[in-house]
Amino acid sequence: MENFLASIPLVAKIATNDYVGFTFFVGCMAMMAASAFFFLSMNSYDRKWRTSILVSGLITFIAAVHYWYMRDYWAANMESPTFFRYVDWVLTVPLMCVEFFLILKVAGAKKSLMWKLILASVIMLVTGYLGEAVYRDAAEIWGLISGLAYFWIVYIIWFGEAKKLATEAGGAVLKAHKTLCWFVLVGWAIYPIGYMAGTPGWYEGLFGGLSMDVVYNIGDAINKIGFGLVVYNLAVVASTKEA
Ligand SMILES: *C/C=C(C)/C=C/C=C(C)/C=C/C1=C(C)CCCC1(C)C
Repeated sequence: MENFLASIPLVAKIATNDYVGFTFFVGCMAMMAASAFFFLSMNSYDRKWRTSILVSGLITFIAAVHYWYMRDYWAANMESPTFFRYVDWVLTVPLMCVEFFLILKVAGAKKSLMWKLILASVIMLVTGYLGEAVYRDAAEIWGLISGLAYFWIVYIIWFGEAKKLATEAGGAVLKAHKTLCWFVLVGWAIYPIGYMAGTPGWYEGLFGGLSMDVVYNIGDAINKIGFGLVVYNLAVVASTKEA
């Protein structure tokens, strides 16, 4: 019996100065809380917004599960959980692109817009992963390609097809679209900073001492929960106006 108890692994200790581990813990709880909020709010607005809020909840829920693993991985190995990080992103970032499509459907958004945004986001993430995990010596090249795909997304939503549709829709949809555009331009720009802080390249030392994981964790909390709240707000505002 004693031997058996001794064989059960303890929960890894978190040092008081392990601020990276701390942000993994808080990030995990924040994603769980946000998911509960989005899922439980499903009956407070018009039916037609349900899919949008469902997607908001799925984004934070998928992140919560990945943060559960990343928190553990960090505590056990004290190294970046790059694999889990990118699996999380490759599932949640395309879903954020789907959010744009869903709110613009009222103005007649076509599936092709959704697929274009998804394609750009997958290119951005796969090339980012190659630079961060596989070909680290060429991290600056892969980061650059990833950045181009990022600007493709920025272009489509700020000036291209998506912008045109949002303007046609007007009102609360246009307002929400604009806020989401700012999230992508400013909130998503947090990630390349984390990438540069954590990979070798000409930019080495520029962000001296900054932890890549802390930057990514802060970015995720702002973007995933913030994005969801913008869509939630749109659903509430649009439903009360029509009632
Ligand atoms: C919830 C997760 C989100 C919104 C993740 C977004 C990630 C990015 C916008 C990452 C972008 C990158 C670049 C633009 C260049 C360097 C490599 C990346 C993948 C960090």
